[in-house]
This record gives sequence, C-alpha cells and structure tokens, in this order.
Amino acid sequence: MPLTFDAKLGEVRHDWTKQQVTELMALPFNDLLFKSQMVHRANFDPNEVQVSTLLSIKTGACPEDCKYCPQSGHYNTGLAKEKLMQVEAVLKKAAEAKAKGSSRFCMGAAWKHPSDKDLPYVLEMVKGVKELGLETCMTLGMLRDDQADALADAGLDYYNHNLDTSPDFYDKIITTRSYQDRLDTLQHVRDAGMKICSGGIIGMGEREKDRMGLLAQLANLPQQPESVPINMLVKVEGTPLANVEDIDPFDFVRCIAVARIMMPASHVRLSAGREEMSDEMQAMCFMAGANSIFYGECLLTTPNPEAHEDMQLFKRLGLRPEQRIEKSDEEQEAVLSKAIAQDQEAKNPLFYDATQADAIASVQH
Ligand code: SAM
Ligand code: DTB
Ligand code: SF4
Repeated sequence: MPLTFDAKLGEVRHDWTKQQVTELMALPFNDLLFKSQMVHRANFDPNEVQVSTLLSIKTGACPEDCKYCPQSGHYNTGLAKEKLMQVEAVLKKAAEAKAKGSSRFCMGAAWKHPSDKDLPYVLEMVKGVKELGLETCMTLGMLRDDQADALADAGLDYYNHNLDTSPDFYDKIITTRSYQDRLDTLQHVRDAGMKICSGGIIGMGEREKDRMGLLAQLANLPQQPESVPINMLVKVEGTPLANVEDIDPFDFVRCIAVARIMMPASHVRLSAGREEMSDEMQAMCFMAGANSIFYGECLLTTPNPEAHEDMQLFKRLGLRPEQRIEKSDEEQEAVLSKAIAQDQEAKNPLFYDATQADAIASVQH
C-alpha cells in the first residue's frame, strides 16, 4: 500500500508530521513490516544484533516519582536499596559481560542527577570499562553541561536518557522532572560530543497517538539518537502501573517497525519486557527492524531472559551478535573509499544502497 511520502522512505528526516506517522501506524501489519524490513536492510546487516549488558550501580530510593519504576522512593516495591557500587566491583561485572559476548556495558543509577561527590567515582568506572575494550554507556538522570563534558572526557560513548512517552501523556507518569528537563539533558549530551541512547516505554496505558508522539519527538530531534530503546512496561507490584492493561503484542511490534522507518540509521533496541515476550514475538520485533538487546539475566532490578536462552534464540533465527570493530582513521578511510568504489560499480540497484550502507555501518560501529 503506497504512502503519501513513499519517495522519502528510508531518508533520515527531522520533519515528521503527525499525519505521516499516523499513515505508517495505520498500514496493514504486513505492509508495515515489509517497509520496515526494507529500510532495515538498506542500513544494517539484518542478521546482526548489537548486544549490551546492564548493571545497576546504585539501586533504589530515587527521589523521582516515575510511576513505572520499581526504584522510585515514592512507592513501596520491597526493593533492597544499595549505595553506589565500588569501582572495582563494577569493573569485575564489566569483564564478565565482555567474556559473555557483550560489546557495550551500560551502568544505571537511581538518581535525579549525579552529585558532585559521586561523579569522580563514576568517571573512574567509565575509564576502567573503556580500558577493558568495551563501549561505555551510562544512565544517571539529568546532567548539567559540565557533568556531560566530564563524562565525555572520561571516554563515555553513550548516555541513556529516555523521553519515555509523548509530551501530552508525560504528566500522567512523572511530575518531579519535566519533559523540557529531559530535552535539555539530551542537548548537553550532544554538545559534549557523546552519542545518545533515548527512547521510551510502551504499555503504560497511553493511547496510540502518544506512542506516535514519542516517536515523532525522538525522530525530530536535531540529530536522531544513535540508539533508541523501546521498552515494554515491566509491571512491578507496588508501582502505580502494576495493574495496567497488557498491550496487544502486535501493537508493540508496530511501534518497533515505525521507529525503524522513522530513524533508519539508529539501532532500535528491543529493551525491557522481553521476559514476558514469546520467542515468536521477539522474532517479529527483529523482523520489524529491532537490532539491539540487553543481554544477561537481569535488567537493572527486574529479570531478563537468561543468556543461554538468548543464544538459543539467536541460533534458531540465524542471528549474530554485532562485533565492535575498532579501526584507525586510515583504516576507516580505506573502508569508505572501497565502499564508494563498489557503489559506483554496482549494476543492480537493489544492491546499491545495501553495499554502501553495510560498509559505512562497519566503519561507524
Ligand atoms: N534514573 C535514571 C533516569 O531515569 O534518568 C536512569 C535509570 S532509569 C531506570 C532508565 C529508564 O528505564 C527509564 O527512563 C525508563 O524508560 C526505563 N524503565 C524503568 N523502569 C521500567 C519498567 N518498569 N519497565 C520498562 N522500562 C522501565
Ligand atoms: C532503557 O531504556 N531500559 C533500560 C536501560 N534503558 C537503562 C532499563 C530498563 C529497566 C527495567 C526495570 C528494571 O529492571 O529496574
Ligand atoms: Fe528514578 Fe530513573 Fe526510576 Fe525515574 S526511572 S524513579 S529517575 S531510577
């Protein structure tokens, strides 16, 4: 089924309109997945999935009131609180994650923002994880510009800060931090030269137009996030959203497909909620264009599928963990020149974009 903007499909654009996102969401399921798979193949190896491991470096007693979160101090979820971990203990966990095949280590803290007292330890963690040869990611709440600069200087590759939902629905979920606060933090991360990981949560009782609103906000950022986590709400007893209605799995897959189309060059992360998903649903998410997961039996505080279950699923689907390739500037240039030469020689237009995109993707990652 044609779209009014079919000619622009696969372009990275920052002028997505409500009408265009609505058109995508309204496509018959098979048409939507066909389009998202085409966009996916033009930009990525469709059988590679980037694999990250999460660690909660400071757990619980968070002053924020995010209604979905087991770590908020506003709700009684029975979670054991833990102070900021020791640097050595974090590095040990990172080394284990690397040995199990993760390429990125994401450290999360239940903070409104990092304090000046804690930041030096966090910077040591970034340096140490980086030295292990892993990509680094942190999610520590709001950042000032000087804090973002310090993290970038320490070698932090990615900062995760989610918009969570649409601006319209946001007030029903969080009251202690504004949407604009989040956008400001993302801007500080960008200004410091780090990559952005930003996405949201599906299944909090939001309407379809809120899901579309979230995706439009992310895609229309001045530069699209390199990584877009799409979380399915993990319902935790004691949080205000513990008994919210389940979402239709096909609606979740649709969100992944629409995210893939709107942010063609970003990694779309099939994030929290996989423990509740069937293998078939996860396979459909990969089909729709998800190409990143959290790997390991724990997210921050809630369960995730066991590593061996994920490896089995990868094997059954012929998926491979994406390898992190570290190249010098000269090597990167050589790969790019080769890609351009191959591109000019290409006779078959079907392979034209894929060849170029594959080579460029291998330079970028
Ligand atoms: N405290 C920091 C912050 O919120 O900025 C960082 C950690 S916080 C746990 C990171 C993200 O995890 C949240 O923005 C939210 O999108 C996601 N998250 C938290 N609890 C969740 C849940 N129960 N289900 C799905 N996603 C969740
Ligand atoms: C993201 O978008 N999802 C991850 C990561 N970023 C930090 C966190 C999911 C947390 C799920 C609830 C928990 O385990 O506490
Ligand atoms: Fe705190 Fe982050 Fe949980 Fe919100 S999502 S309550 S900021 S840990």
